[in-house]
Amino acid sequence: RAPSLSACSSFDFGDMVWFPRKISDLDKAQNVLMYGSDLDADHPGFKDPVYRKRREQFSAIANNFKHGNPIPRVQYTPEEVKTWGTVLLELHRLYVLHAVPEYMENWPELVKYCGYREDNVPQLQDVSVYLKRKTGFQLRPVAGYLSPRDFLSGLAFRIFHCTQYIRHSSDPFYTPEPDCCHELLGHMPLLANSSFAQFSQEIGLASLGASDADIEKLATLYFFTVEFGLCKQADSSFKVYGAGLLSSVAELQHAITAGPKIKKFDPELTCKEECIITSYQNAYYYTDSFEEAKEQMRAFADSIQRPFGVRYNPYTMSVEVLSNA
Ligand code: HBI
Ligand code: FE
Repeated sequence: RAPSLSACSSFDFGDMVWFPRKISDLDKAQNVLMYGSDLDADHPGFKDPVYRKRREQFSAIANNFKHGNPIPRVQYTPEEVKTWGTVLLELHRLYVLHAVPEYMENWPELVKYCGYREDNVPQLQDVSVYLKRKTGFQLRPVAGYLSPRDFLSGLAFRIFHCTQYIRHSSDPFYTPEPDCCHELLGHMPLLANSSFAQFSQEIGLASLGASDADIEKLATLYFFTVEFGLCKQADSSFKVYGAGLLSSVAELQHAITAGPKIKKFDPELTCKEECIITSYQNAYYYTDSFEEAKEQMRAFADSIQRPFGVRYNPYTMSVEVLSNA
């Protein structure tokens, strides 16, 4: 049942763990680990019935979504728009000073084509159409934090899973989970960069059918590059490309002044670091360039042992599985 382009070996493809083979298979890879519409007691919106009701609407959009559908547009409330505007204004001030040039490059197009403005929360559908034309990436709405395996497998098909709800208004500068401020401000500008898009897809392809231990390593490397990575500039200062930093006023300022906590990225060592979700990281990792991060990550991904290879076919948007023997 698995198409193999070379002669089949002793490896039995039937032993392979399930993974999406075609882009519509992503409809079956949607394990949301937290929170969806089920908030924890320490979530800022836990005691707010209006917020919880609202989260159910966003969960319904994500749970009903099938590949190929347009992403439903959301009419954000004045309170939600205000939160977005507050975050955008404060972060944009920091981007000008601390974001890598590759990030800043696409900002004018996001303003022009996707409505990145203080008084408007961009619609995922508009961003998805823009990215598709620019780098082939598309968005898929998701109800919360997706399992690392499902999240990474989306990247293999140039699909980025994107939350559509916004953090609670009580603290615009804190969220214990990804929200649309994190996705739209942190991730989207770099997904419009073609070499970053390719880098993201390669991590995704490396994850398909990988062991749990290898998924954990890939997710950790993703975390310390795509989410928290820094780049050393010609003048020895650090600039930021990690989306987790680019969507957090406090941690962005913390990271660039973190001194000895900033270490050289080395996949073999970095993959053992602990990922901290609700507080600052113990360490941040830098490379001398964005390209260098990509090459090191690529070499590490190539070193992962799988008894089969995968090849993406962009014409059919499907993955071909190849015997490695
Ligand atoms: N889920 N919704 C969502 N957004 C992310 O940015 C995200 C995720 N799940 C996993 C993840 N990011 C990564 O940090 C890695 O674990 C792959
Ligand atoms: Fe993220």
